[in-house]
Amino acid sequence: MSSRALVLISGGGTNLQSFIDAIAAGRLDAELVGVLSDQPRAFGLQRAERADIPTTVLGAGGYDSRESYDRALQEAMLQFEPELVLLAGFMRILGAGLVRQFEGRMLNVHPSLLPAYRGLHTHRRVLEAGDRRHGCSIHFVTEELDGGPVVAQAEVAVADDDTEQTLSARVQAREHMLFPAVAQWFVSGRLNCVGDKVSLDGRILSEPVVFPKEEEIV
Ligand code: NHR
Ligand code: GAR
Repeated sequence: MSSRALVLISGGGTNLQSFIDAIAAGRLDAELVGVLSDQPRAFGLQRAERADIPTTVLGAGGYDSRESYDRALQEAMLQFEPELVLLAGFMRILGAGLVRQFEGRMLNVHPSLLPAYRGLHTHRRVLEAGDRRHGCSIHFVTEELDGGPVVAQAEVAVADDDTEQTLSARVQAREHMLFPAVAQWFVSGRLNCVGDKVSLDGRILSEPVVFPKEEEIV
């Protein structure tokens, strides 16, 4: 029995595509039961439709408060009865009640080596700081923005002539390998999260699993 996974997006959906491709290739034993976007024009919605995945759009426009949007979003998510929720470029901050509902079964991909560079515009900030390494992190979602326990990271080397565009493209290529791999750890029962404790293969992770610069992710 494959696990029911729900993907939340706001944009292009290249991470969503990496799940679709990993499932087709037999690398991810999950069923994508739905794709939910807060942006009606997100290109990821077309990727979902092409793959015959049901979509829901829930724009924040009609709601008079963050709380009422959050309640509606939580309701919409529950309709899919997901066992796992994947935030794949979802750009809205989720409230405490929603996060608690999916505690221990919601993962996010963040474009930095956390705890460095929480929040937005990570590639620009890495370049401005002159860092030589950068990458992406997969973490369990908690109420604290980009502050939940980190499961795994993949590094990239920053080149002298990198721009935000070239750097983000290389980080995204790593995301597309790492996120389906971590999702597979979860659905196969290898990865667990209780409170702020993450375990992999029965051992508590004291540090994230790190895939060094350009090393292959298996
Ligand atoms: N929600 C919670 N509670 N915890 C996390 O760790 C979350 C989250 C929601 C999204 C993704 C995150 C990222 O990977 C994520 C993690 C959006 C913002 C943001 O500032 C920050 C981080 C992330 C996603 N959003 C603005 C907001 O007010 C709006 C941005 C915009 O739409 O332009 O929602 O980095
Ligand atoms: C990804 O690179 C992800 O790391 C980033 O947005 C991109 C979404 O791309 N997430 C954030 O910046 C969250 N604040 P995609 O829609 O093509 O998967």
